[in-house]
Amino acid sequence: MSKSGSRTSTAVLISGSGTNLQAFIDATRSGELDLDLRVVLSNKRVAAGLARARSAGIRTECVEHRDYPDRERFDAALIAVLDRFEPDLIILAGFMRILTPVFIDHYAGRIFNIHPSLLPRYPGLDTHQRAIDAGDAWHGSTVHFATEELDGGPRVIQGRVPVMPDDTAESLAGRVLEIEHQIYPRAAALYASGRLRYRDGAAWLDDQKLEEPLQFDGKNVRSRDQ
Ligand code: NHR
Ligand code: GAR
Repeated sequence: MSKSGSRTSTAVLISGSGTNLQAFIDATRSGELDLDLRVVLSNKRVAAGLARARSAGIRTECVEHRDYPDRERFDAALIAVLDRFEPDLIILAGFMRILTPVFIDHYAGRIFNIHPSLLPRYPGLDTHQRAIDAGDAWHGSTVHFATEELDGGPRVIQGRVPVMPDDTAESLAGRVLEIEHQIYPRAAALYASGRLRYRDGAAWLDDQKLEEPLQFDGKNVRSRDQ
């Protein structure tokens, strides 16, 4: 239960396979996570994640960006569809369209993204290859509040994975996905319990500003200074 006593109504936005969506479905089913998954929206008509949603009995919607003349009108169409479901929380789960302030301001402080890198390293696309090319020993993923600054909003949780000598972008992406499936539902659980909020451009946990993201060690979530 959230603070108000009602479950956090949630919209999940996807563009593709939806394995992070599946992690939310599974965590909600098992009772680890108390979200009301109201709708899954894709900007692509062909997205395996839509079938995952249907199998779980979640409503699906599709708003194709190609049907709109510009980003602002695409975002306005997203809002028109999503608002019918009165979401408290918007979860970007492999959603591949950059959102304009039209969208960000409408759901201010209530949008999560998961980005496949240890932000602030490698915002944008092609993160796994960039980590390999840089010779990084560690890579991973970051859950953050989405703001107007692409992949620049306040960070909430990071999970790290090693980069192996023979890694390809694909093998590394698979290792990162496994950690994503663990950290993303945990971030949402903190939000659903009312402990995690966005305020004044920062993430707050238990009314304390999160200066550094929480770290997931493969088992538990901890503060970096603990
Ligand atoms: N929107 C805002 N305002 N802020 C963020 O932090 C966002 C966002 C929209 C999406 C996800 C992000 C990621 O985690 C995300 C975060 C798409 C692109 C991109 O360049 C970059 C980053 C992210 C998502 N998209 C191209 C575009 O023109 C299209 C690429 C494609 O279709 O393959 O929108 O990585
Ligand atoms: C995830 O690794 C996510 O971090 C990344 O795409 C994958 C989606 O997988 N997101 C982005 O690159 C956003 N631009 P999924 O569809 O199986 O959840």
